[in-house]
Amino acid sequence: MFTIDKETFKRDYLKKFLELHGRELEEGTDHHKYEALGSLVRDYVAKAWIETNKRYKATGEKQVYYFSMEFLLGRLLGNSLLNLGIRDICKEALFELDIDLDQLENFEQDQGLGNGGLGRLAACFLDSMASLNIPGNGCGIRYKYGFFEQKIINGSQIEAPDYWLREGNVWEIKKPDKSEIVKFGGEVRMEEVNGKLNCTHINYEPVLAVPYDTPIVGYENDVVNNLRLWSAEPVSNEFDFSSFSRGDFLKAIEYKNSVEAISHVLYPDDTFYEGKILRLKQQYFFVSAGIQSIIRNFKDNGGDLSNLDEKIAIHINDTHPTLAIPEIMRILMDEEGMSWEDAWRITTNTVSYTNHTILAEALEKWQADLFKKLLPRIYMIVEEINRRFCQELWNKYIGQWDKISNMSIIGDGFVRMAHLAIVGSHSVNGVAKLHTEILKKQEMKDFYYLYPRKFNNKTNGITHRRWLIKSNPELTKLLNETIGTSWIKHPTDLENFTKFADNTEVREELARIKNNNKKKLAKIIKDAQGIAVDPNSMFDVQVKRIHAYKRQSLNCLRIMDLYNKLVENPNLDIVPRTFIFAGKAAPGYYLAKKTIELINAVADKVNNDKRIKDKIKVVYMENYRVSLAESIIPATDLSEQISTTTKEASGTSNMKFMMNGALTIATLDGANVEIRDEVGDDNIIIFGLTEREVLEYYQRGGYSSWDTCNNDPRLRRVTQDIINGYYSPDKERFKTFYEHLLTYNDEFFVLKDFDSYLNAQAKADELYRDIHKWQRMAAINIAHSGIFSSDRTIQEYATGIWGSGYLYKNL
Ligand code: 26Q
Repeated sequence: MFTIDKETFKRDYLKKFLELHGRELEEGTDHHKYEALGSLVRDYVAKAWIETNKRYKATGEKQVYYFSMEFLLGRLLGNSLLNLGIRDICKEALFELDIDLDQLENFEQDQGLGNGGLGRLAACFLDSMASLNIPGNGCGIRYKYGFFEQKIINGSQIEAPDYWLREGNVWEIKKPDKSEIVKFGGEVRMEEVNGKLNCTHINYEPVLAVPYDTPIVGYENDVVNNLRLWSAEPVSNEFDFSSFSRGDFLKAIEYKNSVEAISHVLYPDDTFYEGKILRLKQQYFFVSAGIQSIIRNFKDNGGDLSNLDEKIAIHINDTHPTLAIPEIMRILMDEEGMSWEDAWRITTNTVSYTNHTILAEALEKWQADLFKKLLPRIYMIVEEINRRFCQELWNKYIGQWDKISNMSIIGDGFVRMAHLAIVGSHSVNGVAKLHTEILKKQEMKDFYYLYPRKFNNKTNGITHRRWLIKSNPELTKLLNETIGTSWIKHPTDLENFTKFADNTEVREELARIKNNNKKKLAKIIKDAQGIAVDPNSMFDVQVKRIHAYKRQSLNCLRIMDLYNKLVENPNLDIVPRTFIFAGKAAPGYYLAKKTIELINAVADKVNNDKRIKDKIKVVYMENYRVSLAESIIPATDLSEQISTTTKEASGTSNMKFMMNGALTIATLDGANVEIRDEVGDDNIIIFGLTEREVLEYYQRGGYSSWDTCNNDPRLRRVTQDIINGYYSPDKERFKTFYEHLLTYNDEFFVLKDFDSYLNAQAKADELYRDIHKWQRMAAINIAHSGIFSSDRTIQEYATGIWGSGYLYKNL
């Protein structure tokens, strides 16, 4: 294992600083200091990185490639130090150089190449694969601009570009010699040579895919895996590209711009699919580059392509990388001369697919004519996959034309990516029990009947190294002192903490730690927005993407109701609360942006109303991102997981909160169900419609939000307050928001769940008044959070889907 002593580290650091900046430490800025440290850590990692690669080559172990449009890594310095096992030594050594490591870590820009849950999950998985010694590689896009930076100006979201590379990126290494060429457009020429059909792609536009590699350090195990992100560049002038040779300058510039557009920016929509051709280009770009490099590398190492599926597993994170399926087919057939049947067997055995959503509006489908024009050869292959698939259906479902046309991969002029992903892979999984069940019995029912054995559940997880050890050092210390350190390698050992739930001293210590974390967050809030919040109030937190189904609106309405009650009776005996929101809205999502505005309008009014004596405060924190989450989550008392039942596939912040000792108020949606199963009904606050009720309303109707509202004076009042100028002089400002609830019958049952939610909140109040009761519940939540480590999830993927890793080999 990597070790270093303090003195050597200091020497290395000072040397590095001088080399990099050409000046002495005293003359450097904090950013200089951060850069020198990052760069030194990367040097330390480099050796193990190379060794890991050599070892994988020597053992010929099965390699996993996790393909994802998004990797939301956040900051790397602190976690790399932690995983290397040298964070404490570094901290001491730097302290002696008058440098505060924690502060230095704040100078690292988040690597924000993802929208939210799906992207962060990919990042947690990389951490777990490395820590479990699984040969796992990430493959994605090196966007020049990550997820936009959010500013809240006059209560509204304003988007600014996230130019995260401005000050360089010490973690990545560009590998131009490992570039690949990706081909767009053009035509396919078919020729028969010696009785075999040959395909040649001509007149295409070539794009150079250049890889940048980032080391992923495993936890104290000398493993360093690789994340490879591809950047699009024009191919050099030497390439036979006729417009260049004619000296057509403008064409050349146009070409350059269109190429660079491919890896220019991350699309900021997470649940709304938009059929933008550039997005399809992005997908094929990184998928083709990734698959080509995997196969090239495999052959270079003497691999035999006929058993590719025994040596390589390719996982696709949602349907975004589905083109991996026809791309592998293309290479195996057109370039390696394999038969369709062999290529198909190998491809489907290699690829596996995770679904992350059942929202119909998020299902990817591409207009077939655009698809064909952009990717002519790939389209031919998809057509042939579909022809054979429909043949299979015809034989099985004789005369059931509707069913067949519903299941078809190409239909109504569109290529349906989820259908392609299911047909072309050997495993389809959902991300929580309920979600997988809904896929099987509703959304993907026909496919489930056809291929029952492909479907399986893999409940999401989070890396406890970032989300507990790194972000909550005091809680980590308490755990180590009470139950020892075995939980770090075996997170389910956290269960041993159960017996301390009744220990008064431990409960008080838990309360003290929470209070400390809250003080730190209070300072961040004060510094950022000048609002003073009381660390002794309950921190009631909802942080996630803003979406109607996640129901920030429900949270907001009950705050409005509570505010009304306090105005009416300033002496009302309630637990003082600080309501914290954070999250970004997709730039084109009007209702979500209005929700942000409404919350801010409510915050403005509530925070400035002297009558209510600071009993409640509302804070909207700007620019939610991984590093901010690391400050918010350990400081949370109450975790809001209040989506409309059936809509949230899993959720992952719910797991992060419980691991940090927050109690959860939740609907039985997504992984909240598993959390409830783990901690028991007594240690979570559940409310709202059940799955069955929601599905019934959707199928049979029978819900009138208008009636629900009229029958509840509290609701009548708060909904009127949205449009009567109470929160904004402009009565039109929140009209759409109001209409969504009342004119369009409240698609997400906000008003329907209001009463039950308020009762649940009253229960939370009651529990919070008894600090021992509350901390006992917090302790039980922590004790049962181990199963939500992504180490468990990754072990399940490795043994159940990929057939890789140590555990698999020792089965
Ligand atoms: C698709 C096509 C065009 C443009 C954008 C997209 C797109 C991009 C991102 C569609 C979806 C996403 C992201 C989805 C996502 O984050 N889903 C979340 O995944 C988490 C991890 O499994 C779950 O915990 C959440 O419940 C789920 O909402």
